[in-house]
Amino acid sequence: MTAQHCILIGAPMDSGKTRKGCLMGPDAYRTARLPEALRTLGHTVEDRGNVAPRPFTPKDHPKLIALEETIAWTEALADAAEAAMADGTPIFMGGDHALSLGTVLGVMRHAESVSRPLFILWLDAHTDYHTPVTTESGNLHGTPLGYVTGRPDFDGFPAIGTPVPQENVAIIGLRSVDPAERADLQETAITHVDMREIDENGIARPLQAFLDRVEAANGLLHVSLDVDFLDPSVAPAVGTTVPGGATVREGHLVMEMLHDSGLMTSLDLVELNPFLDERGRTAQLMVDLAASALGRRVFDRPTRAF
Ligand code: B3U
Ligand code: MN
Ligand code: MN
Repeated sequence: MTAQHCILIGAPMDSGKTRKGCLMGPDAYRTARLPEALRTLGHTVEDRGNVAPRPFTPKDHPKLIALEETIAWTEALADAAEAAMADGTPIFMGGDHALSLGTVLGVMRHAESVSRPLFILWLDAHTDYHTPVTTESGNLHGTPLGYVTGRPDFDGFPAIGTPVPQENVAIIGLRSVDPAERADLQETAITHVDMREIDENGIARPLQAFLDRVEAANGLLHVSLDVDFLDPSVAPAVGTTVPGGATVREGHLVMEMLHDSGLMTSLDLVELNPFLDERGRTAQLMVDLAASALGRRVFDRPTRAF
């Protein structure tokens, strides 16, 4: 296993929706010993502390929640992400999923500077493909994939340059999609894998097909892991629980396959709300999943020939 330089970046961002608590996420990951778990695997770990948003002036908006604050976070996180990409493998400890507006933007800038295509794996119950105009809830954590793929109406947000091509995006774990998002997404080349497909074919097949495409293109791979990808019975610490999610075993399999591929170049851990957790079990599971993505194994493959 190749040792990596893991750069932990706290993003205590809570402006992507109304329910508060994700701001405690970064410290929950530290408390659950994420740095130690990565060091045990042979990696070097640098904790760069928590990012803060740029200064902003909040305004009232008829629909959108905390627009100015979210833009301020986007600018700060994009800079932190771009800088970290040049130095190692950033792991962004959220924070709600609106943080990916910034982290992916920073990763996009880096990908452009090294002239490599960027791919995105979105592990989530939701598509997060809204725009500030199509969102029904006004929660901007439902918009990052719309932003980075170049959908319109992100007024006030940093310009994204060249959007991430739809063909380079895969969303796995879907089971809660708004009607407008569904209609819009079906028009696209974005790979979208719902729970039925996972039940019928397993999670490994669509994931491996996507990873093969990343490898063939010599791409960078940004992985965004939303707590609600997992079933709420094993990961209760999230504001938007949706029953019927990925099992612990499916979660680990995805992470182990990511490690085996050697392709993952950045990782978001998002939507953990420690206020809703049960004795830290969701934080611990997320740390264990991150460890699997960075090489933790029960045994090396194959355990035996049979
Ligand atoms: N699509 C809905 C629900 C949602 C998206 N992301 C989360 N929930 N976590 C919305 O509000 O945009
Ligand atoms: Mn999400
Ligand atoms: Mn979600």
